[in-house]
Amino acid sequence: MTTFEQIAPQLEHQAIEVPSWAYGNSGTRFKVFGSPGTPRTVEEKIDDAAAVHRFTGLAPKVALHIPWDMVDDFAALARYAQDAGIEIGTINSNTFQDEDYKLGGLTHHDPAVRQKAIDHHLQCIEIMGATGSQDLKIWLADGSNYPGQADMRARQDRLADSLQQIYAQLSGDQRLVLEYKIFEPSFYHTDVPDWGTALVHVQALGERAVVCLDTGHHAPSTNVEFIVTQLLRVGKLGSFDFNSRFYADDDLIVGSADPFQLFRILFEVIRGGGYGPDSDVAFMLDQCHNIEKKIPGQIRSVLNVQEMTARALLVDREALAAAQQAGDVLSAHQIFMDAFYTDVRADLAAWRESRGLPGDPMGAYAASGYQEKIEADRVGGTQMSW
Ligand code: RM4
Ligand code: MN
Repeated sequence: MTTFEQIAPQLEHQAIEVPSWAYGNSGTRFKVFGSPGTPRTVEEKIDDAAAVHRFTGLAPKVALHIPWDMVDDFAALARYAQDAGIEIGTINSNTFQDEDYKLGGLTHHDPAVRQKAIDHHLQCIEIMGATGSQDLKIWLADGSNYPGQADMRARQDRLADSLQQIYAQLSGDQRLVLEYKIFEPSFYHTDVPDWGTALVHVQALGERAVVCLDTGHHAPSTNVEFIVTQLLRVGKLGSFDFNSRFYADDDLIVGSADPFQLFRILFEVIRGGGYGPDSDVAFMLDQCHNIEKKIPGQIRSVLNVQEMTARALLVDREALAAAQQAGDVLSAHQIFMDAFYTDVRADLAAWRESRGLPGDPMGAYAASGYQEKIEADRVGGTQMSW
């Protein structure tokens, strides 16, 4: 049996990037509910992200979405984040909210619209230079609703060309991270619907192009951990967008819908070398908190990832390999499940306290007065992520 003491040192390596859009107002197609304490500025979103890090020690970076998080001076914003105790992480592009992008962006048949989408990414790369961000994350809403509407093949060719132009502008160790999603907003075809398509494109680009796996972006019953295994195997897993889903892209709190799936994913991450100081797989959250309080929603989320990482680290891999080698199906399964069923909450609380963090970050946040303060101070906050 592997013990908590044995795995504890590895918990030090955990860093989970939080999305700025988790702190702004968000909703469904039906309604965006405003919530008291909504940030009025990008800086206030950074304050909230920094609060998550203060209470958990787990969230040293915040990802930005452009143009939602547009400011005049990104170098100043990066300094603001540093003063708050965190850093600016991934820059996410957005080609899904401008009128021009109705029929696509990087795949568009009109060269002028496609150029506009490419230029937007070049602007994102400039921002990365100012903020010191490493990753440019691209999720495309591109696709079509009706058979015959679009030339799917030509769109793939245009996409490859657009990505090539963007990739060529990256410098140093900056990466292009391509995210896939099965459907929505397009309902017939999507231009980057799956990991295979994403992989084909990033492989054509080169070494610094990798895939983002958003856990909510697959068909029901997809074996997501298998995708993790394969992408790690070929060195192309760049990052995760963690969240939970019951139906489609629900963006609920990671680990809330299917904790066992999160465990299986994290086991494959660890087994495949995707966790630890030598790995450059970025762990990110991509969530919205439509009805619950946002900051505690984020605290809960990073704690869920930490808890499941600890349990996945507890798998006795030597014993597991021996049972697999012996063809002992039930012993192998039991070794795996023993780790999943281990309750690590008390050990994690003690471990946090030993590092000067609150043992119960949810309770500590509730008692801190931060929520009451932002609800009183930020009257009229309208920062939106939609
Ligand atoms: C997309 C995708 C992207 C995220 C946007 C807001 O569905 O998951 O990662 O940036 O939503
Ligand atoms: Mn995502």
